[in-house]
Amino acid sequence: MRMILLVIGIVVSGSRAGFGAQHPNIVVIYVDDLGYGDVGCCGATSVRTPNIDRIATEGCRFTDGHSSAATCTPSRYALLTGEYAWRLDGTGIAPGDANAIIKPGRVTVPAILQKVGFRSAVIGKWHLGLGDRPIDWNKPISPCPLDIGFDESFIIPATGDRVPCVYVENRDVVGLDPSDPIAVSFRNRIGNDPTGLDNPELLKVGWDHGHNATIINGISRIGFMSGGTAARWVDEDMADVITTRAKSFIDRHMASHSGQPFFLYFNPHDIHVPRVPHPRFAGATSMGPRGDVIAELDWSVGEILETLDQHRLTQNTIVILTSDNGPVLNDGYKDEAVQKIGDHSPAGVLRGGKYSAFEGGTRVPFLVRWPEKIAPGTTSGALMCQIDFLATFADLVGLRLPDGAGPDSLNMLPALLGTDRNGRSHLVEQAGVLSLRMGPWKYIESGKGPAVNKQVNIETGNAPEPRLFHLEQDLSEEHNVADQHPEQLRTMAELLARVREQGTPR
Ligand code: NG6
Ligand code: CA
Repeated sequence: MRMILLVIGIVVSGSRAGFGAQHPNIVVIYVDDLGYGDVGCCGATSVRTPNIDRIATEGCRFTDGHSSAATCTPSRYALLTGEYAWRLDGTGIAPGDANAIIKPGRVTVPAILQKVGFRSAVIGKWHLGLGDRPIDWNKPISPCPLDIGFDESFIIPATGDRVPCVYVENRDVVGLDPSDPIAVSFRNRIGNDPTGLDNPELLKVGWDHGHNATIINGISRIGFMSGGTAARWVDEDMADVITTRAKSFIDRHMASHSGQPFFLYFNPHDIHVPRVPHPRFAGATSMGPRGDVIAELDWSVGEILETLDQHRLTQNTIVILTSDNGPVLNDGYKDEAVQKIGDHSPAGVLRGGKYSAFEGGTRVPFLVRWPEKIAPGTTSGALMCQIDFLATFADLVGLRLPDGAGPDSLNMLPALLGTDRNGRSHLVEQAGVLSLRMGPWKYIESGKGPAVNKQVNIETGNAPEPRLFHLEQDLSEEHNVADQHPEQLRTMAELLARVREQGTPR
């Protein structure tokens, strides 16, 4: 009830607001596991990313832009709700049969944009749960993204490496044959499909850790699945399928709703595991599949940009490209990511990567293009985070968020437009432990658990004592200066405790 009141309580204010006003379209391209150093405009040379780089050339590249967390589900939760995920239990990496984490009635990015006349679509990876009881994949699924502000939804329910390996369009599995119903289990083996554990000889990509359950399309997954044979996706075609859907959303919008703005939340599967590019990208780089799916991702981005060009939407569309967490090489499949990396640095000069409290965990490519308002070819060192999209877009369209909505989301419109060069005064980064950014300082709270995640070979950032780094002098977080700056350490510990207990001061 409280949430419903919150939605109704959204106040439209200011002259820019209102149904049909000339708001810009918004396209958020939310890449999976793309590291700070994985794209050309951030320093990569082993893979060419001309389309991604075009966003930077025609807009602004933020050098200190962040996801909220070092894994997917909490980052995606924060992006849509404007709330740090660590405030809510059940927001860790979601299993493939998780129930909807964001409940209907919640104030979300698409919900506020819908209020002022946007049409919105989510296409690609979801990973925020579905339904409110054990999911029956053979019946309409509710709640789903349509219940939290999206007008259209075409999703990979969880991840490419988790069952069920089917697309869900709005409430239904795409292409399901009712006589071959789907069952899913993350506990017990079900059905007669072979598994990666028992039948490794059937695999086209071997598993390294986890990922040894049901084999779908020659790749074993996390979890067991039976049935739905006709509906199962083909990994090699995934980029084509979802990119085509995203383009068709724009095409159909322009054919039938051109007077309205749109919000496209486009979530490529690339470059998450399993990394299985379409044959036309296989061998595109010297880095094996991980490099090749970056090339494939760049193609997808190019298709979206070209569609905007074709409809003459480029000038008045905000395009944001960013990633849900930092990079990982071996994330559970034997896909030669480690062996073929060469001199490529997936996290650039940053320490750590996916799962890590070091900057490599959350500092990701963060590119924003809006030719009408943002000077081309610029860079900004402002401290930015995806959690601020809610409050920022609300201001953009002239909405005042109701009290309690997006509790950690701050209006960063001036920073986005380049008039403010500082961005956030502080930011909490989530890995196994929390870190706090403030000015040039980075504080990492103490944490139990191993210093290195051995499976993926990434430093977690866990240490028995809290640590302090001066990023302006030491971007790679090599020198812990906690002993030299005890007062700074205390200040930051106190601020982190305050944000934890009292919320983000607006
Ligand atoms: C981990 C998986 C990893 C990946 C990750 C989620 C194992 C051993 N590892 O549990 O492969 O799926 O979850 O990635 O199963 S994320 O980008 O969606 O957060
Ligand atoms: Ca991810």
